[in-house]
Amino acid sequence: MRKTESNIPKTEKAVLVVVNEHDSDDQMVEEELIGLCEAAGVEPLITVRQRLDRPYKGTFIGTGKVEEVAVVAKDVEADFVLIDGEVSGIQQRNLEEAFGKKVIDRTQLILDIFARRARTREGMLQVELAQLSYMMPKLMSVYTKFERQKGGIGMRGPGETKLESDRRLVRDRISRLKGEIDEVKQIRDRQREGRRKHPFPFASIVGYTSAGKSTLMNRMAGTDLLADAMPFATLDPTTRKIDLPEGYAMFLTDTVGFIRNLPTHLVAAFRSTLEEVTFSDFVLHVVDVSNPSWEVQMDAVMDTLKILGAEGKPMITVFNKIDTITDPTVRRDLVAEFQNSVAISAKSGEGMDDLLLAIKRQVQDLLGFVQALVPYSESSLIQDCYNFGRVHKVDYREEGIYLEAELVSEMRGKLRRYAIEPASS
Ligand SMILES: Nc1nc2c(ncn2[C@@H]2O[C@H](COP(=O)(O)OP(=O)(O)OP(=O)(O)O)[C@@H](O)[C@H]2O)c(=O)[nH]1
Ligand SMILES: [Mg+2]
Repeated sequence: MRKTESNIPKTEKAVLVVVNEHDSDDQMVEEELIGLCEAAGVEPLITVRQRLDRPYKGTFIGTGKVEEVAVVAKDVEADFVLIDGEVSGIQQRNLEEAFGKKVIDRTQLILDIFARRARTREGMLQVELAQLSYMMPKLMSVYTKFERQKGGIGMRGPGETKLESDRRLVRDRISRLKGEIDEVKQIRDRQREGRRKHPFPFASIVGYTSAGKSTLMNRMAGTDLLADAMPFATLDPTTRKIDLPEGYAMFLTDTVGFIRNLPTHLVAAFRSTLEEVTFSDFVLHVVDVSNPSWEVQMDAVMDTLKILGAEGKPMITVFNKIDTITDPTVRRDLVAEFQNSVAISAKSGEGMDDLLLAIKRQVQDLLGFVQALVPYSESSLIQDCYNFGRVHKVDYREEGIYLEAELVSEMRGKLRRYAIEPASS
């Protein structure tokens, strides 16, 4: 198996450059970046801030700041400069020239953590795809500039040839990776289809990284997944059947966490992993209330769900780590303010009964009894019913296919126009 490489050598020291719009975000932004550094094995030396609502075109940060960072980086003997944003190829080159040091951006840092964490073949393939698709436009932008300088046809210098071949190599590798990911994805699709044969809804645990998703999964499913304070401890999804009160059950998936400004390349490359969320019937949104910025984190999760096309899913908001909140009114207010929410401690188990009850209600709500007469021209719907619920009866009648089934709501919606009253059967 090919091992994904980490681009940042161990124990490199960095100057952090934090660029954000509001000073109220400073602490959160900096703490988060330091957490990411730790996870990537980077030692943060000093932080330089710039208040910006939009990065500068050529150098990302202002000219004065470039000079300041160059001096600081030299003074503290940093190995590289870490920019908390997504830096273009040209910006990176300009900054590296100005600093005389390597420049790494937030996206690269996150990709690096993912590379370190990847354990399964699918994870490794997806990380490599994310890294290469991140690199590609950088190769392109340098190439374009070079090409413009050179002008017309028949001017193929050695440098240009190198760039061209690099680009082709990257392209070839990207398409090969996509092919391999597709193969792994088919296995996952088959597993999912297999589970769909059961009349149990699917739920995914989503949330900001380190919110306590895996701790909750371990508590609910008896798994022994890695739960760690470092960001992105989980990369690969795990699915288990969970028994609920009164004989109900569901499939529950723990998956990769989200973060503010999750790199788009990562989201695209991790499509197949993240599909577990898009195929869910509902989501448990775990929110870490011990983090002072939990509201910002919540918004970031909602934004990511939107990107995935999963924003409309039924959601139970799970306020986690309430063992860190001693004031009972704060706890009560949280649950009162947010619809369909519970407060728990995944660590101590407090509030789990409330959560199980909320989940049971959700599952009951999802499985509804349907009687329908489906025209033969729509017979593929019957197959879908097997995949999305429990089929009790199918009868091929002259006037159409008679069906009795317990189905998740999405499927009930599709059958609504063919639904019939019990009396007419
Ligand atoms: N105090 C407290 N800590 C918790 C609770 N639940 C989880 N934690 C801690 O929070 C940290 C992160 O927990 P994880 O379960 O790994 O979080 P995650 O959401 O799976 O994180 P990633 O997979 O990295 O995105 C760990 O150090 C847990 O021990 C809780 O209810 N209370
Ligand atoms: Mg986890």
